Amino acid sequence: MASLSPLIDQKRRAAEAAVAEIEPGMLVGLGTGSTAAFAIAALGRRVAGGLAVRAVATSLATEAAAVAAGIAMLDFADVAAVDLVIDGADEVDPALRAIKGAGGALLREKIVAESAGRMLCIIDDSKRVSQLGRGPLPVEVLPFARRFVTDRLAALGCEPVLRVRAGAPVLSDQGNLLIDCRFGPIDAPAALADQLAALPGVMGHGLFLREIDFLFCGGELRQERDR
Ligand code: ABF
Repeated sequence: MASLSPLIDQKRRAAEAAVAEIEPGMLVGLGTGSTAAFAIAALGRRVAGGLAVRAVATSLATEAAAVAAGIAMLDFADVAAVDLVIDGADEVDPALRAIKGAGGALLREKIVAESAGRMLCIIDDSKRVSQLGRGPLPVEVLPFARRFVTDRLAALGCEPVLRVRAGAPVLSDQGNLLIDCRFGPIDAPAALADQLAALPGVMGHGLFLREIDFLFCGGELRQERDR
């Protein structure tokens, strides 16, 4: 296992390489997590240097960090589309399919990713997997449906674990619950995504199967999706 500093350096360089793709006048989506934090800092430096861009955030935490970095922010509720989004991931397979959501922002991340002309995913090597399912698949659940959805997630073949912190359920920015579903290796991610989306009470899930267009790891563009 590489020591921590090379992976952190990979995150930083991936973020800076992605931010270098931003052009004047763009409307940019800003992701959530520690790798996205490097992108926010890098964009803040470019804005301080005169780059004229506006941005939308995928979480309240990202919104606060971007404002602090001096980036002009719009409310995504007033936005139909962004030029590009820069965001991290928890797992990325060779087909650029991803699991996201360890940061709890998966619902807004997916909405912004779907609105983006291009999604630039920024990772370190530890996120590369041969098959999705190494870690849990986060699912955002309406509190009203907690037990109903938990039972049905288990019936889909996972161990559903309510995300708690300091003894209390972790809530998304929307006030929903997060259930981390350990499926193990996921053989048919598209079919699973359809099953999750069909469950009433599931507000979002962390399978991002078609959103990523470009993958940056370290200071280089590692892979581009064949469209
Ligand atoms: C966010 O970035 C989340 O979807 C994902 O869980 C997280 C990865 O976090 P980090 O960049 O801190 O590894 O997009």
